[in-house]
Amino acid sequence: MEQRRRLVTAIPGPRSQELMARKKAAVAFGVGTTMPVFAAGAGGGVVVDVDGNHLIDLGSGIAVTSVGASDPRVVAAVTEQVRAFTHTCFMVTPYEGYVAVAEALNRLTPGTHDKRTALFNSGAEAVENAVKIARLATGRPAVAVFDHAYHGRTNLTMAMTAKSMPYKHGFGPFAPEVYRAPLSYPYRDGGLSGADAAARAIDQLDKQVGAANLAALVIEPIQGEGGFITPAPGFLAALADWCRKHGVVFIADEVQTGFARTGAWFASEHENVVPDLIVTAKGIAGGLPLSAVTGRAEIMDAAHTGGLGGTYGGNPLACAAALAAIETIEQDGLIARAGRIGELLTARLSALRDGDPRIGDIRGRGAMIAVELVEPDSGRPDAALAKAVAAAAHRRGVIVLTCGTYGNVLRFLPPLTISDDLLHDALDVLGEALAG
Ligand code: PLZ
Repeated sequence: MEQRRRLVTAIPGPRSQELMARKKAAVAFGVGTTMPVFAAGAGGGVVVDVDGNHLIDLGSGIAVTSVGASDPRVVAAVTEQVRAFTHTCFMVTPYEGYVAVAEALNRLTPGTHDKRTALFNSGAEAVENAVKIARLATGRPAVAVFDHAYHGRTNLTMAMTAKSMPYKHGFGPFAPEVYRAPLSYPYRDGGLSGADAAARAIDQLDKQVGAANLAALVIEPIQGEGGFITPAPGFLAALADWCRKHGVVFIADEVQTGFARTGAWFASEHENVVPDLIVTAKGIAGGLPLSAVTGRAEIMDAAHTGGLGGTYGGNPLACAAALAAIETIEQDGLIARAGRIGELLTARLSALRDGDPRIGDIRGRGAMIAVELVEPDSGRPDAALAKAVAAAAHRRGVIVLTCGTYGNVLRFLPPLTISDDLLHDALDVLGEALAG
């Protein structure tokens, strides 16, 4: 696949427009799309649409295709597995791939303690299971989450997610016993230190919930949908300490930050935090649906036999893909590559910020970087600008996503297989889009 941006029609082209009309007639209105084009192929750092346009991919299908969307090792492993068998159900007739993925996760996740893993299909399903396990292990009901959090769209995870529109609006009532605490948000909390921000959150949880009632505290080490908010140093560690002291299960939701994305296998490592349970999905399996809960054996094994599972959890094709994706990340040095992508993006975005006060903040780690766009005088979030810049980039053939509670954040999540040339071209386009 040619690794360059090349537009042969307007965006969207005629074939995409035709498919969009069919989508409108056949697919539920609630299922939206970022881009107005339909994909025909993808790999490296590009997505090719049905009209033959080559677009630069700065989204990885929302942080999924870290090894690219057609990595040859993933394709070969899945092809071999699909020929052998597609499914038996691990709960009926188990197979080695599931066990091998569990072993790999137990090895790769932070901490040298004895661990166990259970596999599921989606990030939300894994978050739900982490909470189930923590409740059973502690015998406590309450769950602490944070401002701006995103944990999914199922009923429990909607309750855990902060933002109403579009994720929760009208879909309640929501699950009880979910309590929200203030986050560390260095750009908007007056530079509160990590320790002070943690003390503020802990004080609120102590007073309003009580540590003795808390089964778990669930946190994204860097928030994804919430705006790539990166807490001040020490925030996560102080929360983890407090959890340990009070028997609260510390759960890191690394669905978006995991699997090499931030320049480490897991973002918790940057803060020297060892979660009790870690939730993974997205980048785990090169694009196939797979998620996991990994953690301390004594917590994970609290659930009775038959208490955890699901028809498709740890599907053989997804497990084969995960093993190949992990091998690819290790063989191709993609963790280091994520770090270099972060340096390139940060340098280019910093250059754009000089002389453009609308770029209020640049943040994130590795190949998970964002800019927060603001009204220069007031510092108020400028969602209209983010929307306009993203739309202009889309028209010029760059797939870029927005995020943030206020919708004013542009986020960059390229595949780790993208070339420097493509990144520079995309940043040129972004600069033009901002200027226009
Ligand atoms: N936890 C931290 O980022 C998924 C959602 C996109 P699922 N983020 C992308 C959308 O609009 O639905 C996510 C996440 C974190 C959990 C999830 C949920 O993962 O695989 O989408 O269920």
